[in-house]
Amino acid sequence: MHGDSRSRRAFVGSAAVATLTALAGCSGGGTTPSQESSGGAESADAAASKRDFGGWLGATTNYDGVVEETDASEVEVTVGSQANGGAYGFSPAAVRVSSGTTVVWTWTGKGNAHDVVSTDGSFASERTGKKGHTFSRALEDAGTYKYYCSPHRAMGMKGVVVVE
Ligand SMILES: [Cu+2]
Repeated sequence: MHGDSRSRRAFVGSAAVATLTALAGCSGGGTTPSQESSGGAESADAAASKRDFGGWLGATTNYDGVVEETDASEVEVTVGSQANGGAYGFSPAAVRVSSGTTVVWTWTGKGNAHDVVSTDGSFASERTGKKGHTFSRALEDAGTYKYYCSPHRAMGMKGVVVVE
């Protein structure tokens, strides 16, 4: 008799848990799609702008999202900006441009000698510490160009140009 009573309570208890679980699942199913549909595009954009390109910019201290320059025909990237523990940054660290845009890397003259070397061999500049030195490249092919400075790569002196 007592055994039956305990069994019944146990059954009621698990039924209540099952009901709560069903309710939680139901409300979760009801709110999740609406949240995705109302803010989905914005969330995706924010995530895309903050991505670190497979970890490429994960240790680059001045990286704060991709700078949009798709309306520009020419874009300047500073070589030797303050970042990564000294004048060891490219600024902006990541920029998005349109196909055919000329990217002009311009040296500050700080942080010793720098260069600009793409990981896929698309471009490679001279290595110099001369203030005002420039290296230009018109990027025609769409894609994600990762590049670095040879002497300071390990410090996080890296950049990305996204060509669309
Ligand atoms: Cu450098």
